[in-house]
Amino acid sequence: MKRKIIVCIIVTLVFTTVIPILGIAEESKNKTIDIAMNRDYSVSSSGTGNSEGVSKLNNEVSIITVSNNDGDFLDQYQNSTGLSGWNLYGNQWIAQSFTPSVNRLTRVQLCMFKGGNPPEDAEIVLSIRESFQGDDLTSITLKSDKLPSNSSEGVWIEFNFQDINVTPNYLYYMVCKGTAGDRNNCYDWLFNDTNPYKNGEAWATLDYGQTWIKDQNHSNADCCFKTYGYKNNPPNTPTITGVTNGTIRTSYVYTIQTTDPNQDDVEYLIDWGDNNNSGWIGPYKSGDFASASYSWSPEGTYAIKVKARDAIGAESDWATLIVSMPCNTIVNTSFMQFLQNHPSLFPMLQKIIQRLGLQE
Ligand SMILES: [Ca+2]
Ligand SMILES: [Ca+2]
Ligand SMILES: [Ca+2]
Repeated sequence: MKRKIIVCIIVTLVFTTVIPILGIAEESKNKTIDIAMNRDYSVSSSGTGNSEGVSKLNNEVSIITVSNNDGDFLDQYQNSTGLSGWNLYGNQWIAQSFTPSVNRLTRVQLCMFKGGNPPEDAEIVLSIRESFQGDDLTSITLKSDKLPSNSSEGVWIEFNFQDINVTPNYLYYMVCKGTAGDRNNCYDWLFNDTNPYKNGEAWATLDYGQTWIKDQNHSNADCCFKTYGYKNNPPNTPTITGVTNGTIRTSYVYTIQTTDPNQDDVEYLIDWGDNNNSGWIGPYKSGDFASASYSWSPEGTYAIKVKARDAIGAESDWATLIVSMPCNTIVNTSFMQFLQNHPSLFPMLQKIIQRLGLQE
């Protein structure tokens, strides 16, 4: 009798605790939350809403080793997954905002899983934007061979786009969409409900990006993501050397050089001080010498200014070199004085001297 009661208690416990927990986990993992179907939305939803069908279990996926292949490093991340993901197909796109601390963004990784059997040609498009409706700053499309292959298993997927400049401490959006599939057969982006990332949040659109909303039932969610980048520094202020006292209408060569802290190639812009400039010349390797020649007229003192920019577009400060280009000193000063004092003498010579700019 006693044994029967114990067995009864054990069986009851198993059915009331263990199995439902497994059931929820299993169900929510397979059941991708389709925010298009059953929810009401508001743009600024308050409260956490109903958590039915969503497991509260967090699955900390360890940060993968940084390969450092682009000289970059892990910047922003949210790597605690819930057991649910948002569908990526059709009119439903998902976005996660983030605040970089770097000024050069190289790639992102998203934790995704395969729900059901997405079509062979289903692709995922990831883009980075400054605002929801803004243009893509960069974008990359991954085909199914780069996407998760096993159903319901969270995998970190790398989106290595063309690097872009970003402003540190400004909000950006990674926008993710799927090109094919349906509610039960598409790729999903895992998220966590508990606001694990403080410098951004998850958003959704159901009309191809026209209006962006919060899933009211997961209003504090953050998608699982990692961003990589580095700090780009502008080239150092260049040096410019060459003749500083010369004569007009004579060409002089000036040598310019700088280095870039990131070893980027550099270009130079030379302002010759007479409203003419060289346009951007180069590129040159960091540390290599560049040269340019120029002649001035009329006589005067000119401030040559030169600045460098790296391959990423970051510009150095201006460097300045003052040059004096007096007249050709073939004319004896006392003779000039004599001419100035007797303007009616040698009228032809007076005219020539004025034309040449040799007289004050
Ligand atoms: Ca890249
Ligand atoms: Ca957040
Ligand atoms: Ca640089």
